[in-house]
Amino acid sequence: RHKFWETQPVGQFKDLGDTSLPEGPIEPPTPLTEVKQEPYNLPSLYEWITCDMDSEETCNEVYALLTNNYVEDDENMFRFNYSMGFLRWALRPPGFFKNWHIGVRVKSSKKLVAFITGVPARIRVRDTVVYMAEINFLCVHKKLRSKRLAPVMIKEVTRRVHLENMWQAAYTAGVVLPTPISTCQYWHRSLNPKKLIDVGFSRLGARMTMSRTIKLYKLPDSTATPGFRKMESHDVPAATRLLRNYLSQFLVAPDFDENDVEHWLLPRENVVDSYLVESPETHEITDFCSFYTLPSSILGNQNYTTLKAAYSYYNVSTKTPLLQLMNDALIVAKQNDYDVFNALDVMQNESFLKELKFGPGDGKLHYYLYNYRVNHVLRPSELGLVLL
Ligand code: NHW
Ligand code: EN5
Repeated sequence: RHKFWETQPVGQFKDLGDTSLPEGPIEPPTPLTEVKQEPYNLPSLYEWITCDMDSEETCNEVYALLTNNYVEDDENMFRFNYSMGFLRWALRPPGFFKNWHIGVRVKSSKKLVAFITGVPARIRVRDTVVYMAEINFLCVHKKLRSKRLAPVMIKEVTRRVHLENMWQAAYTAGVVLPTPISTCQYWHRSLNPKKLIDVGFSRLGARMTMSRTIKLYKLPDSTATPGFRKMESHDVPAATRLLRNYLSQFLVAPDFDENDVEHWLLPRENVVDSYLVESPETHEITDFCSFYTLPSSILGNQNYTTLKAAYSYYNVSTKTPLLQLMNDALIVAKQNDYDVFNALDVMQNESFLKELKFGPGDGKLHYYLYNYRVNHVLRPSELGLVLL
């Protein structure tokens, strides 16, 4: 069934439920001298390149490949449209390796036809912090699909991760592979219901008119929580403490330090937004919420070309009820012209999704670890990790 994945150190379907297998690495690290020194072979028309995301030109080529060939929904109505600013942010966190930004070109024309990336991260699984690669943006040009290029890309990124003495990875996908550590549901909160219905993202409910629908999703003009404001650089230490303490309750979560928080959570226009609550009395930072910006191209609509979506990222409530905090996040997203606010049922998100009028989407997201076994399938609420 899975000719490639059956050969890889990942949990296999046949082992699901076998509690005799120990939790942790599936195979031990090999000495670095035994890691293959040369790249894997590509079909002879193609060549490997390392993508310098500092270069405007390379960044443009990657952007174009993904804009035209990356992830679509199951009915091919929408395609993710990560911006160049987003890609630069996603691929250059603290300690990143340029070498892990891998492209494949056609030798003759130099056209970029495939891509895969890794970035380093410390991920805690129960009590153990593991140095991992987060793998993302695997993409093969539509015209080169089903030629078994993806397994070569995956082996090559694996090799380059091994050369940095890292032996584990985390990744998510919309497809089922051997084997998910957890399966999450996408939820969607309409901010601009008329447009969402016009482009086929959502449907008019039974016995609902457009004007009733617009009224249903209406939000207040301004946020409700006193002291709710955008995160600034001087908030990094306080936000890090808040986040670390919060994430410690989940079974799988990133181990963020101040450098990570500065990179992943300090607001960048049209990339990532973070808000927090500073107590008007004590000036203590008590709550935090964030979302990233990932538009989708609308395929084949006369009136609209892009859907502006916010994706819930990391949220922490200690004083402000999570429901109120997230309602304020919806309000600022609406003020900033987002059409929809998306969230997974990870962490404590279940506690606000229904009440804040999110509805389940038709997409699921499966979470995976490479070369690390976890003995039970996790509930989404046990996951404290959001990948981009
Ligand atoms: S998920 C988004 C992936 N990208 C897309 O869906 C974009 C549109 N699709 C494509 O570009 C986020 C192609 O369809 C792709 C497959 C390239 C997906 N993950 O070349 P073949 C990520 O980026 C397996 C893993 O003929 P193709 C996460 C498939 O099961 N494997 O297919 C990426 C089959 O293997 P099997 C996937 O359609 C994580 C084989 O590929 C996959 O032309 C990567 C078929 O290859 C997916 N999303 O190209 C793993 N989709 O065994 C990282 C298909 O079943 C692992 N396949 O026969 C860790 C590495 C680092 C370790 C470090 C220690
Ligand atoms: C790795 N980092 O399927 C990323 N999106 O529900 C790879 N559906 O937007 C992850 N089909 O349900 C890939 N509207 C997995 C995701 C791939 C993209 C995807 C789904 C997630 C999605 C929308 C549009 C469906 C269009 C037809 C959807 C319903 C919204 C409705 C709003 C009102 C309340 C009920 C729900």
